[in-house]
Amino acid sequence: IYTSPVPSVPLVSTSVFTHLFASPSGDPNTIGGYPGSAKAFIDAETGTTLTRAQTKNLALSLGYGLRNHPNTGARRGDVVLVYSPNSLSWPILLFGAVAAGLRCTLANSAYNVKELTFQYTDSGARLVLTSEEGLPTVLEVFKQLGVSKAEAEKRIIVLGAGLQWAGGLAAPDKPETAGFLHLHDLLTLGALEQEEKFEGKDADETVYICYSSGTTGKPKGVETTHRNITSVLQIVKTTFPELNMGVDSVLGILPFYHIYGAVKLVHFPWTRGAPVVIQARFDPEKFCASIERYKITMALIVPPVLVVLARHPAVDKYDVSSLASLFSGAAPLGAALVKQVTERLERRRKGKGSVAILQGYGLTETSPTSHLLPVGDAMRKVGSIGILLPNLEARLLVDGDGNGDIEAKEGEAGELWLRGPTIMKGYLNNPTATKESITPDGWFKTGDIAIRDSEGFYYIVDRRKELIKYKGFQVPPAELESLLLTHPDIADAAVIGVESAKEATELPRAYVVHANPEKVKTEAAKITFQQSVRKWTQEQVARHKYLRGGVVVIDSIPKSPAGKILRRELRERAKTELAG
Ligand code: 4UV
Repeated sequence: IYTSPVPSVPLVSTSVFTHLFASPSGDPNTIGGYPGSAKAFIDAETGTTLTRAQTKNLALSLGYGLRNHPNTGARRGDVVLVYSPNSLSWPILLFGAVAAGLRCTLANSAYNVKELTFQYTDSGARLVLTSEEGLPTVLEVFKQLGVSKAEAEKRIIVLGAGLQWAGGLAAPDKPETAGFLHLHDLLTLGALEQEEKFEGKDADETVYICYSSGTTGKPKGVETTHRNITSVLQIVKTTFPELNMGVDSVLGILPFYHIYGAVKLVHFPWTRGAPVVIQARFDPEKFCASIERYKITMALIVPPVLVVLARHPAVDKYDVSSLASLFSGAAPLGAALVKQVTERLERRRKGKGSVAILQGYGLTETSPTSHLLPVGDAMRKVGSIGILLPNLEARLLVDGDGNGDIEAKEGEAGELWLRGPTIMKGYLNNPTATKESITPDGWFKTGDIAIRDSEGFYYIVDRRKELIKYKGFQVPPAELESLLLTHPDIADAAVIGVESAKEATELPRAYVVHANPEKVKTEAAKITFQQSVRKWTQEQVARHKYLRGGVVVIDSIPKSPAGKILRRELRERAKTELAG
């Protein structure tokens, strides 16, 4: 059993809200040790700013509104679903819901009606907080579930885009959102005197429910507790003083509905007093423009962003010299790419030294961070996810036996297992899946294959689980496979990920068996069919699940005697096909 080279840090048992907003000095203008007037969140487009005190007060107001508005009347433990791209509303709605003692489930803002319906019903959500652009999809979800218009109006809260109400103004009445509650309506009723408390063992109650497919199957609700979040915040804050965010400003482009964005952008910078500049999605031009405008010193990214930074002309067009560190995670990062971007940005730094390109690793199930690369090791250990964080234990189990009782030797690859206070409570309403992923003595099986070097640095070298990652987003093959099986001309299907070095990501690729092989005898017929399957899929899934890696007609799907898809065989086959 491996432990961290860093000594364990003391942990607290409180709600996430109490942890973030505590004022040890007793001065109401000081929040978490930082002045309440300090900037906390900034909208990149408009420059609208929330101070720390405003964020806290608005959250307590929203908490009051959620509990006391006659339409909502939420109670401790109720689930609210958030369906919105990044915006200034996010910190208020997350902290407000937490102050009211609610649980939040975060949905991908690109989800279509079917995908959103699944998460809404599976999570048992009572209320939906949606962006204006998401409203038609939410209404369609309710319609298909047979919820009346009058009832839907009670369950929906529309988030305005520009946060006009931060300045005391009501959101403008738009015909398309008229009749629905707006965030503003819930902010003007009063304010909670204090937040809902989660002390002691109550800290093990769930606060966030993000979705992950885990090692196999369809997406499952991950029950992240107050203790999980307060632990990860305290561990990272205490262990990495060199991530000196007190003087940093952070660019927030990662989606807040993914655990990586939610924790590392909405929660973590707060604990360091660092302002976060919020941008709805990654765009090379806007990314560089924001670095110049807000003198950004740190940005959290996924590997495909580095591909853009290595080549895009916007990097030369704007003054990006303030950028001191880039933090990559959620998918494998190649050393060559790191070197390329480091060199390019070093030239743009005008003698201010090089940019540290760091890596972190984690999973939705580990709240999420378990490994980080210290700044001082950025160049020495390129490609490493870093060291194990304190308060966590790790094991590496040799792949293959399924019992997981053969430990890997030093330098040998094995499946990474983790144990500690940041491991999720379990999968929501799914004790079977929870049991399969967490052993009785608390070890969580990541499904990733890792190597640990003699100095305690870890490298992710492969993935044992079937999960595909497109630009950091989860693409569960089981979901695409069961969709493909509903196609009238498809008899069997398997989906795997193939590497795109050009885009630094995996791409989902489908192998399909035609129900009537006679119809795809010729090359031309095959191509037409493959294209039609690709198009058909696009009409039914969110963008990140498109079959960008192609569709291939095959005689039969390779399977084990037990009927399990032999994905490794398909991956080998794809390598040959794509090399040819
Ligand atoms: O559940 P999930 O979608 O969660 C994430 C979380 C990512 C991070 C990354 C860095 C952080 O500092 C942090 O706090 C959170 O992506 O997907 C989990 C799977 O993504 C792959 C791996 O297969 C996980 O099981 N993955 C995540 N980070 C890395 C990675 C990485 N650095 N290198 C390779 N694979």
